[in-house]
Amino acid sequence: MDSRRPNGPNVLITGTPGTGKTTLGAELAQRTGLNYINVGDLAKQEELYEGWDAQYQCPILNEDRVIDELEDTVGPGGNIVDYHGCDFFPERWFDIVFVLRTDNTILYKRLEQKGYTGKKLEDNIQCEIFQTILEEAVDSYKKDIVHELPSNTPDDLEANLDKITIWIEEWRNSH
Ligand code: DAT
Repeated sequence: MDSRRPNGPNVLITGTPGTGKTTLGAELAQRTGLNYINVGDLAKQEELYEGWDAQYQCPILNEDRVIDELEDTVGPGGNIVDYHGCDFFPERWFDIVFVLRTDNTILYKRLEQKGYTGKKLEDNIQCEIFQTILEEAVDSYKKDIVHELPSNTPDDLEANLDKITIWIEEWRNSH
């Protein structure tokens, strides 16, 4: 057992909204027994905000409070963390980082279905086109722990579940 991570590895799943982080993360937690943390939902529940973004008409995340709130849970390992950003988490938290990627036309439909319109919809599509979250991940973590995963189809979802489940099993066997 890894004394630093008695509960297992910490996995970060990131990507533009709509790429499938929640779908993948929640199912992965079911399959592996790891603890699933949706940072957006946690922020809403605990009101971890600092003001209001007038442009996007949404509350602004208080990143320091998110870190304080999660430190005791994430420290000992065994978590799958889901968020559409990744540069404010402590680098030491994660053993592996997956960045989900979705083709524009597919992402556009998914975000429309979620009720996104106008500037919010366009900005999220731009975010995916410019690989913003992938670059953020590569800039924030060691390159060899960052992996890009296609997330367009149910087959992609299955392949990603298999791949990450195997990685977690191998981690458990070698620590
Ligand atoms: P996120 O948590 O990244 O915002 P989500 O998990 O809520 O995304 O997924 C957005 C929508 O896309 C939802 O209706 C489920 C669907 N979806 C997710 N992954 C998919 C995949 N690999 N193939 C087809 N649909 C997928």
